[in-house]
Amino acid sequence: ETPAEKFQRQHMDTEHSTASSSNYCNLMMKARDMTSGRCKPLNTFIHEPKSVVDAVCHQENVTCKNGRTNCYKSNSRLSITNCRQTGASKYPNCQYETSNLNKQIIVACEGQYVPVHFDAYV
Ligand code: UMF
Repeated sequence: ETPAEKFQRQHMDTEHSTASSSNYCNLMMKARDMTSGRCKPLNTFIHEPKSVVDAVCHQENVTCKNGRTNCYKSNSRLSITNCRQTGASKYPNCQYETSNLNKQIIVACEGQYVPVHFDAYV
């Protein structure tokens, strides 16, 4: 799996325009293999066409949380779902709170300007 493929697996859900139920994150975090070995504590899914998300790599250049300079902020708000592990969640029974949001996203891009990391939403 390349970094770009990993981004697609962890962060892209073009099939749905929004999370359809409060169970969305419980199902999707498992289906996208982020609950094996440990429960990934925080993960955001993006409900937009790949072309729209790839294009963010050509939008506003911003500094990433880790200090690198290869992050880019989307010009417009995108439909996203944030998944946050609940306090009661215990591996292997990973439990998440599902939040639908419309926010500008910040992603890191590499190589031929493809997203490889989800940094934040604002
Ligand atoms: N992360 C999100 O998915 N959304 C946020 O708003 C903030 C963080 O930074 C570590 C991981 O936290 C990221 O991993 C991202 F998945 C998640 O594999 P990544 O995208 O670099």
